[in-house]
Amino acid sequence: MKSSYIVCAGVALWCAAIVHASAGEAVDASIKLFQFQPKSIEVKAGTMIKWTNGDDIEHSVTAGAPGKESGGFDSGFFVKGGSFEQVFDKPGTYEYFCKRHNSMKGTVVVTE
Ligand SMILES: [Cu+2]
Repeated sequence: MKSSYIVCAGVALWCAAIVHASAGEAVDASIKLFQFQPKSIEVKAGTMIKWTNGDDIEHSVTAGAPGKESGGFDSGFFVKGGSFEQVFDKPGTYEYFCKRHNSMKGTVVVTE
């Protein structure tokens, strides 16, 4: 079963979309307007996440933080309509960013 919902906390209008998926499932994510959407994704171990670029400019999905690549995964730059898939097998928190736009950051949380 796959479901997504929006969690909003407090009056600060802080919202984070969280996607839940079972092991072996795939989750779609996107890149739009220079943002990873959803910005934070929580999945079970064994889930594949597929990012599709909806911008007219190249982006990357690269593990780590600007200037501190972790080496876990790196899509390279891909164009509009292109996509990148990554399977997350190990529980943990994975930060990622775009190598061309350092303000673009996202997080994948993998649970058992
Ligand atoms: Cu980018």
